[in-house]
Amino acid sequence: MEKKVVFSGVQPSGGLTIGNYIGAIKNWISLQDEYDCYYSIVDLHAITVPQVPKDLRKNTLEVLAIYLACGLDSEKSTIFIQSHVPAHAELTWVLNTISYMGQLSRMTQFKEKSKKSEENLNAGLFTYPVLMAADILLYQTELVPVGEDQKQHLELARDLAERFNNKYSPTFQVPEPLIKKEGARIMSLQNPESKMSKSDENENGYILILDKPEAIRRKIKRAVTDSIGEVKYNDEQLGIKNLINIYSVFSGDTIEEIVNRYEGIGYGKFKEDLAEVVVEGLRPIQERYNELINDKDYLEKVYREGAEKASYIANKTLRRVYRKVGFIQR
Ligand code: ATP
Ligand code: LTN
Repeated sequence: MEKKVVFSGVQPSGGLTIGNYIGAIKNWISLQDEYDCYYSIVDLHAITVPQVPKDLRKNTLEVLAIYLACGLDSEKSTIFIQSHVPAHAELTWVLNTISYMGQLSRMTQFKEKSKKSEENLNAGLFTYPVLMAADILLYQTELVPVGEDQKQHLELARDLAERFNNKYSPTFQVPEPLIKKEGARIMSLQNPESKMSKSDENENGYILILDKPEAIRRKIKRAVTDSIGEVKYNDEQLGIKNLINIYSVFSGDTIEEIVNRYEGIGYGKFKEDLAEVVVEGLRPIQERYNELINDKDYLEKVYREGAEKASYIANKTLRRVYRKVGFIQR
């Protein structure tokens, strides 16, 4: 039996946060045995906000090394850089022509990001979700493991797949999101009402996968809590709730176990312990990362082989699409 296909990606738009890890990458690891997985570093998406070219190059390799350090295995999964597979940009063009301006202008991420660049708003930010749909649809993907914030984009990918299939003939698998309940949305440590984001201008809001232990301890110590003073899991105490979620993911303990353990004990001790849990959880990833990032030949081998495998499948889908829309075969 053929394995079902999984696709996901992260933008190399800066250092990855524990939000990216918990909401996305961590869940990718366990899928590798059962599914035919494609994990991409989506650099075409990253340039929808201004990037410094040399930083983008550096970040792209960093994300690759982080993928591998977290446990993605290039023997099991196809790991590649999006811009190395031209079919992504090519299918995006075709999908643009069946995308509705109205639907794209209702995308939450577009509305939020366009607020940040009111003048010279670029068209790439607007068609960002169409490129994401192309990523997914090229591989006949069935499952897309992402954080909660990407749900609306997944809906669009499904709509476009169905629209194309109805307009021409069955061509694309209609994908489903795979969103893990716990940790689907890790919040900012400084503002527990907004998601933890690597593009936050306040660095105390996020913890990076590569943050040094001192930085992790400092950021958790400064994390915003409340004046209630009890480690409880509810929506009145969003800061603590978020910290409990992080604790649970890194320790493997249930929410209940954690709440019981800290009954009658203040936030100070809880935060101290949490910092150690996160430091220890990230330590093996950081150690492995430090080995990998210096092995440029190995990284190059991984992304070259990945692009070759990905291109083969992507081009098969693209050729069918081109034929169906009426382009003459080369
Ligand atoms: P930015 O914040 O710079 O816009 P981002 O981190 O939201 O970027 P990506 O790098 O593309 O965007 O996100 C990659 C994956 O990480 C996606 O699946 C996304 O849902 C997930 N993710 C991002 N932030 C969080 C978070 N705070 N909690 C859970 N999952 C998250
Ligand atoms: N837009 C996503 C990143 C992304 C993605 C994808 C995720 C680009 N292409 C395809 C899953 C499948 C984000 O998290 N910001």
